[in-house]
Amino acid sequence: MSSSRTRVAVSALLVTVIAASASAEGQPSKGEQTLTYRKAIYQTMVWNFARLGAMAQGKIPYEAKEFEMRASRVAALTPMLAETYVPDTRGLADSKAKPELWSNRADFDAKLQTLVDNSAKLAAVAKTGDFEQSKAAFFDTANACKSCHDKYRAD
Ligand code: ASC
Repeated sequence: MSSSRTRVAVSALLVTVIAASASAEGQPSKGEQTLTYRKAIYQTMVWNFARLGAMAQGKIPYEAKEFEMRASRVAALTPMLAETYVPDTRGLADSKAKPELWSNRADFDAKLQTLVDNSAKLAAVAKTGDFEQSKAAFFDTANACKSCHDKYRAD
């Protein structure tokens, strides 16, 4: 082997070793980083959605301004989810996404779009301060969550 070919081979080996040690040291892969981001979005949605649910169910008093603020947060977050459902997140140990999500992609995307649409409507209705309409729009949004969880989320 010529010395320049040896150098190329050694360089290639080093790249492999460095990449392997990075992953052995627990550097998250691109997919893992994306999953962490996805979960952060859901966590932020749930934090706000829980207060909306408590108001919609009469567990805490309805406060129109708070309802509007939290509904608009949820509506801002739902369109961010689509970007996180990329193939390198498929099959990750920390993911609750069922394999069916990836094989029924069009149906999953349609369900996600329903969530985006229903949460946009929730935010719009919340601005009117009408409790009955806000409540109905909340349950439409919660049903969009549920219809996707029933089919595509494990547990
Ligand atoms: C919530 C929440 C969900 C949905 C779902 C609706 O408050 O955290 O995931 O509503 O339970 O059925």
